[in-house]
Amino acid sequence: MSIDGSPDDTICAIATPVGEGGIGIVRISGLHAVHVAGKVVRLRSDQSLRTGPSHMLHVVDIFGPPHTLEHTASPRDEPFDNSHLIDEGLAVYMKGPRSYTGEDVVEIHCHGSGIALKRVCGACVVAGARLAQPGEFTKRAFLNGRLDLSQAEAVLDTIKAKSDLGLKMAQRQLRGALGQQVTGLRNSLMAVLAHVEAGIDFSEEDISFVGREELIASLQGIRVQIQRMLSTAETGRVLREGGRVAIVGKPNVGKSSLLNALLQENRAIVTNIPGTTRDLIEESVEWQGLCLTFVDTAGLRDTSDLIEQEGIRRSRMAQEESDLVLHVVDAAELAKIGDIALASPGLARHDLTVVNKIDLIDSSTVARFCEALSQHVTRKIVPVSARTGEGLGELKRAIETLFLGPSLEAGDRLIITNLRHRLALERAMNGLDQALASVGGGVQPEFVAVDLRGASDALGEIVGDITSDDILNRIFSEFCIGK
Ligand SMILES: Nc1nc2c(ncn2[C@@H]2O[C@H](COP(=O)(O)OP(=O)(O)OP(=O)(O)O)[C@@H](O)[C@H]2O)c(=O)[nH]1
Ligand SMILES: [Mg+2]
Repeated sequence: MSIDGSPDDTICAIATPVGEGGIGIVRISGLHAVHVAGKVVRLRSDQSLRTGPSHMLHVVDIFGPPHTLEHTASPRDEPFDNSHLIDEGLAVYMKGPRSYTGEDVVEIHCHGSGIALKRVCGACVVAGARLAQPGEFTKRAFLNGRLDLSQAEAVLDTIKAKSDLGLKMAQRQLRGALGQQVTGLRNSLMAVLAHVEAGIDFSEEDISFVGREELIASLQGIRVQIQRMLSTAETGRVLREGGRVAIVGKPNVGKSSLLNALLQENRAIVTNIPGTTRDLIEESVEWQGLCLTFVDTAGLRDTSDLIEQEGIRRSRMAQEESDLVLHVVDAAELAKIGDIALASPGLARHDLTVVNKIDLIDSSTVARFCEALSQHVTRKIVPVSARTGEGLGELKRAIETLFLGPSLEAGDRLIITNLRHRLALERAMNGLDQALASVGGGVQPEFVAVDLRGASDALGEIVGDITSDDILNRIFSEFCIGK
């Protein structure tokens, strides 16, 4: 068997994480998987893996070569001898194509000892398998049509999911939701392309009016759907990378108190001296699967204090680098309408005004102030008390809604979480826009066809219908060995 990574090789790898565990699994896939495993395991039932039922666990003894032989290059043909017992365990044969890779697969389960697992894997190599490259099992599953490329990527997202929500998104994609939608769009696009190529005549001299109008309508319909998918990409980015939330406002309005209240810990120093916070204070939390980093900042005011000046400079920088800015104002100060000047729109994508210290004034006054404030700012206003906790639940929900949209939990939304998919959708969109412009401008069908083909290819890249070795290698190299 070759060692150059040929797809015809039978491959093996430890599929469970390094370290001690209850059980560990060595996975073998390829034409000779049963042959290789047959040399390493002996079924207690005296059956053989090949003739026994597929997809069934068997109790086995696991044998290997003596240590010195472990890395010999020449494969052995007989089973390993009984004197070199490695462990006892279970083995399962999953006959292709009903297996993860679509090939014959055998899994050997032994105790989760690093040494035992290395010896079992080494025994498989001596028996004729090659060590798998990272992601090679999943790559084979893709190449054998068991998964489309977006599903293969969802396998990685599932393994790497850091939150319930991340896992949920990955599972939706793994079940093929994205692939189906993209393939549907691509099919519609190909149907239009077929018409164009068949020579719909929409030239200036001989306008086939219905043909052209219909063409535009179909393309617009596809465009709307791509646009809808792209509109979720920003949420997807936040799910992937997390969001940054800067807390800004005048000194002493309670920014650090708010940070502490949101984190439920005493992270930042709070005093009644204005100008307490000088540096940026960052802390991350996870809410409903959303990873948020809150940044408490120095209060904004004119000052001759050099340290405070630097703090204020950093505060402005933090504002610019954030996805959401919480503009905190002091409820008691709201009577002085001058505060509203501070509440001018920031550069962040999202803004919220937080009216803090509402415990200091009665609720009807709070309502009146908020009403007055709403005349001056368009963004949402949330009254809270960092001291008593009142309103913090509403603030939390407002933040979540800004990042995730209201219906994420409804479970029916498909979110574009992968940057590669987003870029491909953007390319498809550009192709469509160009095609639409050409159709509108009466350009010859040949040119329209080129743009449509470009758009269709971009969609094809998402599911892997159109792909290069480069893209595949980049995707699968991110996987761990054994997956
Ligand atoms: N009554 C009341 N007092 C609060 C509330 N939030 C903060 N304070 C008080 O307001 C004062 C200032 O709070 P900080 O959290 O340090 O304010 P800050 O905005 O971080 O101030 P600087 O760091 O100086 O810009 C402290 O004495 C807090 O105890 C609140 O909701 N209600
Ligand atoms: Mg502070």
